[in-house]
Amino acid sequence: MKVGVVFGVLLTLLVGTVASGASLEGWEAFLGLWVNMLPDGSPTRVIIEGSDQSSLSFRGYGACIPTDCDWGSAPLWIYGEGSVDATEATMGVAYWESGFSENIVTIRFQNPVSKSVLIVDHYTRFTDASGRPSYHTIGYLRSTCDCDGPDLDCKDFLSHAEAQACYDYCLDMGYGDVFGLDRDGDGSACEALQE
Ligand SMILES: [Ca+2]
Repeated sequence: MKVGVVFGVLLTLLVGTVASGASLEGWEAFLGLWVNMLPDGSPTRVIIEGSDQSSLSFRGYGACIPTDCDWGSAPLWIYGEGSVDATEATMGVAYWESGFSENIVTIRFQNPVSKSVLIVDHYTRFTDASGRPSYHTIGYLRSTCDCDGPDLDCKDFLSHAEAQACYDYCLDMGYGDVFGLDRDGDGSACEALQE
């Protein structure tokens, strides 16, 4: 019995090591808040978190009224390009199921050098009895919101939605209204950008 337990632990350790894989460089560039550059684009925003490559999470939001739909958090797997010899993280894939659909998301940088725009492909397949056809969306998201980074003003954002996303994100991260985007303290950031 004891031997069996020890063997089981060793097997778990071995499989765990193999499953985590070698680390690819540059995965940190995916981290943070990404906001769609189009007001009616999907997803409206994405939050990618994690302290190492094997424990990253993808959280997307869809356009819903009155507030965005939270798709929940899903594991994000990072890939290199071309072969097992790849050293740089260039892509990520997330998969989750909702009560009525299966979802696959792939992320990659529009420009692998500047890494300033994240392309998010989202594939939805309905698993309920609605008969709705499967569909795909593509979103172009940018990251302007580093709560710990250089100061930002309302003019640095493309829209009220982007400023609000940054304000909410830094609040959630425990930084508060670090950029002073809500001077009047009513919870709405950069009202002047509102359409
Ligand atoms: Ca305000």
